[in-house]
Amino acid sequence: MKPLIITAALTGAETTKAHNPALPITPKEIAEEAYKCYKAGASIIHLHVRDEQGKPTQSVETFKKTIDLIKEKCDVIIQISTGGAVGAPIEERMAPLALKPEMATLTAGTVNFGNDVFFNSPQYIKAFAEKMQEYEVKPEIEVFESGMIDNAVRLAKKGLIAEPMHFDFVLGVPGAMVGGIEELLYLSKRLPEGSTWSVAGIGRHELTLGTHAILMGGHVRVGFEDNIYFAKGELAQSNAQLVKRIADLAGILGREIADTSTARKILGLSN
Ligand code: KMH
Ligand code: ZN
Repeated sequence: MKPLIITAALTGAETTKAHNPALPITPKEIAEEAYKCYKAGASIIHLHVRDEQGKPTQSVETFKKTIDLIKEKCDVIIQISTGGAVGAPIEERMAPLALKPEMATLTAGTVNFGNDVFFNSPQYIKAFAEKMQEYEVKPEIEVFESGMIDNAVRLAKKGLIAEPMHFDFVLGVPGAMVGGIEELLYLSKRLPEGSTWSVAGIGRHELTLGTHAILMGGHVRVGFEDNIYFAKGELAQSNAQLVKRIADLAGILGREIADTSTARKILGLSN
């Protein structure tokens, strides 16, 4: 099995300090937490940023400031969110791609998202894929439902997404595919040959699905975007605590952790 890539999804768009006071919000807080996650074993930072009021923003300036602060501290793969917050206009979602991060998310379909709809029409998906090609950004295909794999494969066949593709299964979002082991097995078996994948289990599914991914040869995403608890009723102290737990589990289960340069090789990133 290849070494394990751990992604830290530090902030997200929906979590607030009222949910977990340790949520990093400012560029400085995000950079400090990214560094702690890197030290704990993360090689990818899935990045959302917030404005001065703590609201989600796709401001290029705020992304740039945050990325610069992270890069001052450590060499980690930056994966910008193009999902942003539900309802954000496509132009805003796309804007930070101009910073040419190594990776960005590309959600391959529309999905119910709690009481909202996370809108990703065929036109949107194609536009994101084209922009990522233009800026040479590797997409992480976000899969909330199994048909999203087919949407990505269709674009790959048209040459709009390079293969091998990297997928992230986001499982357990209310309104989308549930966070069960059968779902993870099913999705991982449906990927085109040579693809890589990670899983982001929402809430309590983070630990169970992450553990299975370690054993299955997949990769794992953890962090306050997906889950704010360390155990039932016990808030996590930090994102780094969640990263460390996955790294510790990987050690117990005999799976090596990928450092940043190994993660780049596994994902086919150039530098
Ligand atoms: N905030 C969600 C609506 C992504 O980062 O690309 C979308 C999201 C996915 O977080
Ligand atoms: Zn996200």
